[in-house]
Amino acid sequence: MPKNWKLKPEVPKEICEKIPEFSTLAAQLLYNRGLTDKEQIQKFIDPKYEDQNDPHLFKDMRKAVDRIWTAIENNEGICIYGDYDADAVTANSVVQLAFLHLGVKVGSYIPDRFTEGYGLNIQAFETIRDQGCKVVITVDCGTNSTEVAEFCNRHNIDLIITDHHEIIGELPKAYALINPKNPNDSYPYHEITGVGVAFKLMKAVLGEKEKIESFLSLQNSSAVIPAEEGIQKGSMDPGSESGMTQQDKVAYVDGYEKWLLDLVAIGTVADCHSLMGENRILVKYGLKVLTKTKWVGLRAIANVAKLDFSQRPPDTYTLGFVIAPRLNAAGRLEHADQALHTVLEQDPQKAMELAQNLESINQRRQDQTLRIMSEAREQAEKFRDRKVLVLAGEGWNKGIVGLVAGRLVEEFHKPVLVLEKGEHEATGSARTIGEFNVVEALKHASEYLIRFGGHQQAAGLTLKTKDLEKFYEKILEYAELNLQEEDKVLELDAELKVADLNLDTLKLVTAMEPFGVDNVKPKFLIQNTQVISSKIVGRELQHLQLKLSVGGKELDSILFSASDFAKNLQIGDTVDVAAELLEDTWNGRQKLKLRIIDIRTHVNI
Ligand SMILES: [Mn+2]
Repeated sequence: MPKNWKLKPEVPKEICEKIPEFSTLAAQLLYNRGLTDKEQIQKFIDPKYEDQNDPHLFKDMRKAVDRIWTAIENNEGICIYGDYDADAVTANSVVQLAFLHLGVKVGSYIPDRFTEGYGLNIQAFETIRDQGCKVVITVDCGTNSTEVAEFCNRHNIDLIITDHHEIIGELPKAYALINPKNPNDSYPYHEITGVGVAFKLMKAVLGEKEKIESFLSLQNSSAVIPAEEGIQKGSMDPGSESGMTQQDKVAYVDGYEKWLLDLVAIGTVADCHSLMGENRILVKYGLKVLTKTKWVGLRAIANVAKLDFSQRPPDTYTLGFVIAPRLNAAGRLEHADQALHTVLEQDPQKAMELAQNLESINQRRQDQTLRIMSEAREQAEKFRDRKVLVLAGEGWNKGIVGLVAGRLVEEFHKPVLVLEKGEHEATGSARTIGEFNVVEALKHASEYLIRFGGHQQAAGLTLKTKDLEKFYEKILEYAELNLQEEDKVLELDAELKVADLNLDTLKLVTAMEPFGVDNVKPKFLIQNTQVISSKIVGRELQHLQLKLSVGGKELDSILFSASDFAKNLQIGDTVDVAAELLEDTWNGRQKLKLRIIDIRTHVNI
């Protein structure tokens, strides 16, 4: 389907005049990202670690930190309760590694996606209670678990919820609720993810210098760190044994929490939240930390995935499309504990074995995704003229339907819900486009829902299989009133003229990394270029290498998954291209290259 190309509105002259040190092109790119004054721009170009928000801006942070320290000092059982996706697994790792740094062993409980489902459940908490746990810290879940919060109150468990999901009904009566979406909270940044919130908590815990020093002196006087006292029995997961050895001496180390930033970056990018503001700081520094990660298991995952950070530093693509899928695969097909153990494993040999296991699970995940994709696409074709696609099939793994929904949104350019149709219940995921809020859509159809929850752009749901059709009608009813169908538009940041096609422009683009939600890699319009040569490449002859001439300047370019139109271009044809800038190194020399996103016969716009 041909896309509509649209240049973003031109940066106003007044803004350019306020920032004379930037070229008009730079001003345009910054303006496109909502950055118009010097201070904002400075923070964007050169984000400082110190510029992040104080964890204690969360209203319950003080209370949570004090309770955790009391638990540490009194050697009370602490359990981390987390969800099974990459955001939650990295959050769980962040919390455990921070405790490990203090020489404190904690338990972990991750529910099984297939038998327990998302979030907190009473049975799991019965187990946790029976293990003698006094403090439970949730990561990336718990916000809407009012019943479990009551259970904890009745059983003297102090529940510290760290989460970032929308609040659907009443607030849970938990010991502490640390969630930027809580309307009673004043934490200024709402886009922080599960791992980001968990990091904030542990940054605050590790920030208690006096506590750490007095704890340290006590430990030294007894010369033993009580690591063997943790929770080990029952179905609770005691964590990886070798992960709990005393690798780091208990000591107050200023800024130790920075070592956790690689995990924060992975979870943040995996959860597809904005990469502007505080998340930009976390991800930017996290990428730096990842190149020299302290975590043996994480390094093993990277090695097995054939990443070599000394050759090619990681970027957000590495996080979102290489590392996160491997962490997610375990929870999608088997149990997320496997991903958690791999990250926490400190023995290099064992870490490699665990990473290889994740790799093979991920391979199976890819095969299953392809199969479900083709079945779901077939169904989608039938509903093509509907505003929203609700697709359901038997044997569609509910760990994978979310991925499938995400890809079908791209293909069909409308909100998509994909569900596994069980005999009695159907469970699945919703993904949206633009401003259409799926949680609101689900609320509208909640009379048919057994459970649901999530964010504006992605949510999970369960309903009775027999209600599927009525549910679909209700969703369409909501979409009728709230979803404006737009043409598929390819938004371009700016037009590049021949004078802009140089390494300075590439440098300008690179300075805007890391790219992701709200800061996508700039796409440019280059008009009136001539095809000099054309070559079809790739195993399935799906890609195209084009040499183009722009005002007499020759440029190499690559177009992945080229259309027939592109493949049939002739030498001398005049075309317009929409492209990103790439760096090409040839014989040690840096060159500018284009990654073409779309190409068309030259037209005047
Ligand atoms: Mn999350």
